[in-house]
This record gives sequence, C-alpha cells and structure tokens, in this order.
Amino acid sequence: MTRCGTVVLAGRPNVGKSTLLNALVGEHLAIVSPKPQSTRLPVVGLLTKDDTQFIFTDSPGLLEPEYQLHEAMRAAAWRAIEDSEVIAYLHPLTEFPAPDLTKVAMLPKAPRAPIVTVYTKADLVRPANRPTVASPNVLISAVTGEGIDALLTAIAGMLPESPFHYDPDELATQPMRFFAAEFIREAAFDLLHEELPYSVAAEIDEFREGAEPVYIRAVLYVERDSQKGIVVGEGGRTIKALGVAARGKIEALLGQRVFLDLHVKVLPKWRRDEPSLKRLGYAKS
Ligand SMILES: Nc1nc2c(ncn2[C@@H]2O[C@H](COP(=O)(O)OP(=O)(O)OP(=O)(O)O)[C@@H](O)[C@H]2O)c(=O)[nH]1
Ligand SMILES: [Mg+2]
Repeated sequence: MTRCGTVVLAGRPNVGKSTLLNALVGEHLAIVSPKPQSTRLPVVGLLTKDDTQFIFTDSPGLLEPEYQLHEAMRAAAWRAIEDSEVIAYLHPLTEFPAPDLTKVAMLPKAPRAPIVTVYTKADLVRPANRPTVASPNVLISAVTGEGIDALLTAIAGMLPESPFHYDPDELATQPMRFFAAEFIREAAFDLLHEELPYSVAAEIDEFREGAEPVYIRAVLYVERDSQKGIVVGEGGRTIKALGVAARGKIEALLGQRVFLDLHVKVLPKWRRDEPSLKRLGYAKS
C-alpha cells in the first residue's frame, strides 16, 4: 500500500515556506530571501520516501493586497490551499501561538483539508523557552534540520492511499524556463534594494537546450526608466553581477553550463497592469 497526495506550504510572508520546500526536496527549487514577498507563484517539489510520495506546493505569502500583483499572489495561494489534501500552515515560533489560518488567509470559509501548524525557525528560540505544541503540530528549523522527520511522519499519516503520481526520482514538475526566470528574480532580491526587487519581473525569450553551453535569452523588466538606470548600473556593472549570480543558480539546477543573455527593459507599472501580469504568468488569463 502506498500513499500519495498534495501538501501546500502556506503562511504569512517570510515565515520560511520556500526554505522548507527546498529542505524537504533537497534541492534549491524555490527562491528564498530575507526580504518578504519573494514568492509570487506556486512552486511544486516532490519527495518520495519509502511508500509515501509527497507533492509539496510552496505558495506566495498570505497578505492584504495593495495592488494587482498582490491580488494575483493571494489568488494563487488560495488555489494552492484549495487544491491540497493537507495544509502545512507555517508560522514562526518566535510569534507563538499562530493565529487562525482562515483569518490570516482572509479565506471566505475554513479550508476543507486538515491543517498541520508548523512552527518555523525553532533555532531562534532557546529550548528552555519553547512552548509545547500538541500533535500533529510540530516545531522545525530549516537551519538545523530539527523537526523535519516529525513533520513528514505527521503529514504522511494524513495522505490518502494512492499510487504514486510521479516517478520516485523526480523532484520538480515545472519547466526549466520557469526556474530560470525565478532565479533571475532571486538574484534581483539578493543584489537590489528597497523597492527595486518588487519592481523586477523576468521573462525567458529563448531557451536553447541543445546548445553547449545552454543559451538563454531573458529580459529583466522594471517599472520605470529611473529603475532601469539603477539595474544596469555604472558601466553595466549591476546587470553584469545580476547575470553572473542568476547564471550560477540556473547552472546548479540544470547541471549544465549556461550562457545567459540578459537584457533590461521597462514595462510601465506592470505590477498594477492586468495584461502585463497575465503576460508574465502571474495572473490567470
Ligand atoms: N533562523 C532561521 N531562518 C530561517 C529558517 N527558515 C527560513 N529562514 C529565513 O527566513 C527568511 C525567509 O525565508 P523564505 O523561505 O524566503 O520565506 P517565505 O515564507 O517563502 O517568504 P515569502 O515567499 O516572501 O512569503 C530567509 O532569510 C530564510 O533564510 C529557519 O529555520 N531558521
Ligand atoms: Mg517564499
């Protein structure tokens, strides 16, 4: 008898959802940043352990929308919650206890699936100061690895009996183009400051896999001309550094050398523009 099912990682921005997805899968699939709101689209990661296959979905942080991109992010998080058989609701242990997920997510009604509350960043709280959490809820740390096995055991018991949906060796389901665009954004979150990472979107124009190195032409979009100047930098220094950082991340996942041909363009106010959001894949068309 095998078990297999979908598990969403949901919670407020910056609680450690993407970090946990990567720790569970053992591969850097989802972008991570100390800056909140880094995840904009769900990222699927697979883990097959013994007779259980977990189909994890990292989701955008639950927030009160301020503009159209936020609305698209919340809609994506809602869909991921709605489509899951188990909800892992992440909340930092430093802010114990977790408020009700339905409220945090501003869901019209309580979700159907069972909820495991996962207290994250346990390494930031001394053992003597930790609260006891009732089963099936768990404390975890992606830094020390503590609690991850207990989390998997708790979730496995809630998954339906089912054949595996994927080959046990598979880790991801989304195309390499998706990850390439995401890693360009991750580099932007790493290297740019203040409002800029939030104004950056990436689009892959060409992805030539047959070539050695693999040829990728990508556009990094910003919202205003003044931002374009900053992203390009003095003598092209900043865009060069962004390209080097993004290329390294893409090569690590692809396992092949990459030539990243990266351009900067202005897509005026794309965060507040529905057609732009659809074109960038953030909003449903
Ligand atoms: N100390 C500590 N920091 C962590 C842990 N897990 C994640 N972090 C840090 O918390 C920050 C946010 O992590 P993310 O994984 O990007 O958080 P997220 O919930 O995906 O954030 P959004 O996508 O913006 O909603 C990063 O700086 C991580 O390195 C942990 O277990 N311990
Ligand atoms: Mg994230």
